[in-house]
Amino acid sequence: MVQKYKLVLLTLIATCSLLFANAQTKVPQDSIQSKMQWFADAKLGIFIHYGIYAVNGINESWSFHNKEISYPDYMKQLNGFTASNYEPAYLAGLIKASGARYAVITTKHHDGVALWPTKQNKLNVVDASPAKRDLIAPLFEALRKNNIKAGAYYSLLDWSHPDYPGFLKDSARYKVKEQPERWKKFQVFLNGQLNELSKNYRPDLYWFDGDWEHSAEEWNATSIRESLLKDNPNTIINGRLQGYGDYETPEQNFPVSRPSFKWWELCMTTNNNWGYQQKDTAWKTPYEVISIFVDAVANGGNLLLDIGPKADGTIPKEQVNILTELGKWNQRNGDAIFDRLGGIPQGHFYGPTTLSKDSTTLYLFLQAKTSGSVMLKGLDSKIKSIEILGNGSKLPHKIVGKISWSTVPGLVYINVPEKNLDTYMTVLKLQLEKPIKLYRGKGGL
Ligand code: FHN
Repeated sequence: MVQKYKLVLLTLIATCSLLFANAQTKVPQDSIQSKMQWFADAKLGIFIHYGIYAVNGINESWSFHNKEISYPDYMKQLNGFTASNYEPAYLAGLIKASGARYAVITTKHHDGVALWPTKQNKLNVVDASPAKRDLIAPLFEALRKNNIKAGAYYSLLDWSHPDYPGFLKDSARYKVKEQPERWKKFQVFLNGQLNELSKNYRPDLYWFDGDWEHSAEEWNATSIRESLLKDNPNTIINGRLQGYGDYETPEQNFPVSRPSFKWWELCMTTNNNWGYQQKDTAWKTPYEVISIFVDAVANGGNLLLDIGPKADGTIPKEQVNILTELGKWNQRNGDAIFDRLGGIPQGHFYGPTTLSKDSTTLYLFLQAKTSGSVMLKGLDSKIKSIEILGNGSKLPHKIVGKISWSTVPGLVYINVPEKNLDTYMTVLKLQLEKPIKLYRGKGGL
């Protein structure tokens, strides 16, 4: 039985890595290095899943896809989508307070309901819901006023559009190869909407989704990429354009070994659902969110943390608390996070680490309420100073076991007083005399 389980697990891992590997194979990384720099330095983004699915508090789009609700009943939620309390200035301020440097809002999910006044059809919150206003423009404006990059999530697939092959309103589905003219009609619609987003909102980042239903050739992914870059050469594109994206987007599943992609971003919910669902009270604690965020950054990635506004636009108080507490922690410890690099290889320290870009500063993140004598192995660099971020207290350290005739460095023990611990995760800042050198050997004689 165990053998069988192992085989299944290995197959799953192989498929996933193939999936990811395939997703990032076509854009030469050195060609996008400079425009990716802000993204690499940003570390934290806020994802916003806002849509009609918040009215009943059900799964976004998937609820009708999986027949948990009929398509007509799902679409009736349009009538309850008021956005009456949707306050872009407040939302941008909350995002700013979290420490995030970019935000990504669902401009259109798989259900095909656009949050802007698209001219391509009438299925949008301006023409078809009591909201009756563009929800994207004011948010992008408020984000940019706060010096936060504005990203557009856009579902390539559209389960409402009558010319989309996976159309779900009725059984009128088709295969692209059998009705190429019909697929072309959908592509005119798709490219028309992307053109509107590009020209009217000039997103700093496109977060495509739903690319899995068609190949790069069928999506004409290269021309989508070319036309967006033609309008804005500095915009960046996530890795869900069938291989023509700029970075990888692992979702909900936390990497254990460090992903091999140059740029990657873990997207994650604050409870178990992307959109607002009143019954979902499985909130992650601020500590859990901070430790996941630190883990992603220490592994060289970003975290895109999701919130799901209610139908009227109110942000659930639990998510306000998470973003606020995360922001306070970032205020105290952001020096170890923003503009930094992923940390040193595993084995030197029992926890996440990050480095300054010149690698003269090493940051150690202490799990839970670790205090007392903390150990660091294989540091072959002289330490100038050690302090706790957030309260600046200087810490003594002791080198143990350094043998005079051996080149192997001794162990560093740092004494961390319990009284100076952070509310959530304590961070030690080690200032080194020179760029870091590490001993990676298997020990002496
Ligand atoms: O199907 C969507 C899902 O509803 C949600 O939007 C997530 C967020 O990344 N993306 C897709 C699932 O991978």
